[in-house]
Amino acid sequence: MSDSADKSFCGFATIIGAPNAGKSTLINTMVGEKVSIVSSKVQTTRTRVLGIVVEGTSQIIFVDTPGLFKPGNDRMEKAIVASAWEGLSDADLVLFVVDATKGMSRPVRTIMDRLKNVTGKKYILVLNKVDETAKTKLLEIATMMNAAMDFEATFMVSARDNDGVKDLVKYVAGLMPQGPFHYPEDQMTDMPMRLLAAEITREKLFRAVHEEIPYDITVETESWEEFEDGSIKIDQVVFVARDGQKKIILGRGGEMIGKIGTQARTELEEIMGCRVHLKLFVKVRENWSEDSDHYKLWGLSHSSSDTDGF
Ligand SMILES: Nc1nc2c(ncn2[C@@H]2O[C@H](COP(=O)(O)OP(=O)(O)OP(=O)(O)O)[C@@H](O)[C@H]2O)c(=O)[nH]1
Ligand SMILES: [Mg+2]
Repeated sequence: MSDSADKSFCGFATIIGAPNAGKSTLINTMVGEKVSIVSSKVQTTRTRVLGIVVEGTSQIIFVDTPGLFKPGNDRMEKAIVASAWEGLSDADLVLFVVDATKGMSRPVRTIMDRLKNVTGKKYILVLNKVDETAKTKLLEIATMMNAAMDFEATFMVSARDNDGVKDLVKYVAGLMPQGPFHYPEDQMTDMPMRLLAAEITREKLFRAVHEEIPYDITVETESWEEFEDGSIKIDQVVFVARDGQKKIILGRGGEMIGKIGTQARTELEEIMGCRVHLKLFVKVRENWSEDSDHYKLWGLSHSSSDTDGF
């Protein structure tokens, strides 16, 4: 082993919590770049997303997971929740993110109950959204949660405002096991660009369409062409389950899809630092959630219907 590997530290810190707690916002703030999409809707994150941070001599591989909730009968929901619990198995450390404005809510208590069966993990409590929570309430939640579970430490942060997040990253870095870095120093995620590009469009869709919008819409990058002038042409398909959903997403005279496309294109241009031509198509695909190809694409297990999540 080389000299530098002797003095380096590297490990996995998995981020778990109820839907909408701010897990993806937190991973993006810690990484300093968007690696995971964020929206005010629950179940925004569908699979495990890595955000890699180098802090001093430590490389921390943060793992963002879908929100833990009690899934219904839907296969997609079950696969999402199973994927979140799987994220725990490799964890050297677990960050339990709680939306402090909601306190020790039912989903939080259910997760704590379930964690009792997971042995040998170290946990950090992260109370998020302090910007919207009264101090007395924060202290109350911290006290109750620490009484109910064994945490290495409690941090109170605003992932959105980058308040308290740096201290959290430093603390996590100090708990990483000794070992060589798993990823090159400048790598921030393991997500391929085609997939990230599709995720960005999905984020804009989630944010733009407030009516009856299907959590089960998916976006796929169908083609990706790079030109000599440095620009990129991307074709994506938005798959919906019903014709009515297609109408909502297209909007009157295509106004809605045009707006979504512009927002996604602007962000992609920022990330990639070049001109992007983005073309979006909307297609109706019935019963897509039974289609196993999607599960493969997302690294979700199609056969997880026998896992009951909680
Ligand atoms: N006020 C406030 N809002 C926040 C903060 N962090 C996240 N949010 C908001 O909370 C909502 C959910 O954020 P996400 O990061 O998507 O939450 P998540 O836990 O990843 O959600 P799922 O992937 O659906 O489980 C978004 O509207 C965020 O803007 C924060 O520190 N303060
Ligand atoms: Mg998320």
